[in-house]
Amino acid sequence: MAKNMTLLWGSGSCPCWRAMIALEEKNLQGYNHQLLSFDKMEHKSQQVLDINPRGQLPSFKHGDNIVNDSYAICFYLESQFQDQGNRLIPDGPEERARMYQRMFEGQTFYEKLNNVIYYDFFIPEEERHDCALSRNKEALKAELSLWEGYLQQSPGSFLAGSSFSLADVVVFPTVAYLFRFGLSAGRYPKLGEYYALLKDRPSIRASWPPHWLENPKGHEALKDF
Ligand SMILES: N[C@@H](CCC(=O)N[C@@H](CS)C(=O)NCC(=O)O)C(=O)O
Repeated sequence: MAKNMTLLWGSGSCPCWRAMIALEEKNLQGYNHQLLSFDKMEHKSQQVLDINPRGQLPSFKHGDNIVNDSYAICFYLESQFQDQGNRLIPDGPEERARMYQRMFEGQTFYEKLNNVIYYDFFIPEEERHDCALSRNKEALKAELSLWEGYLQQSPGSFLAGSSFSLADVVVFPTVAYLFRFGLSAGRYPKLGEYYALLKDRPSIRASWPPHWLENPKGHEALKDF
């Protein structure tokens, strides 16, 4: 039981989901957690700012150690609890290299997805242009082809190879968003296979965004991709 850990999180946030998957994988269930509402601006509350001056979620504390960035949380948990739960950094240098590479490329993937599905949310109305959104869509399509290719070339079913690793912890939430927003598994079969394989993994099921469970029907923004 991880009673000396606290996670402040928001439903549907990919960075929060990464931290929660890592906590599950390391068998750290039982940590203190509080679900905060972005709509109510609770991520800017004093409770969050006391831990995280950026006022962002996830915000995470283990004893007196504060680690707020989702990637940092994943690395921290893996190094502090190396022999607990599943090992998330492969031993072999080849798989390890691929893991690091895919993890950090995953940030570009996440950004390109957000530039399409949250275009209206991020860009003020007077600054929106159809041609900018089209460009963002083309950039996301190119990114999708890259990841489809990575999975095709992977020597195993996971992003780094034959074992589930930190690369999957940080990238899976982005892939789940793609399908939540209507991506066609017919057009991206490797991504579809990857999503189907991982969505029922216990750590992922246990941390599935609660508002997705309440409202399983997603959106259609990526239907024609
Ligand atoms: N690099 C951070 C980013 C965290 C982040 O952007 N969180 C978003 C929710 S997905 C947030 O709190 N946004 C509110 C804000 O930036 O004011 C991480 O990976 O943990």
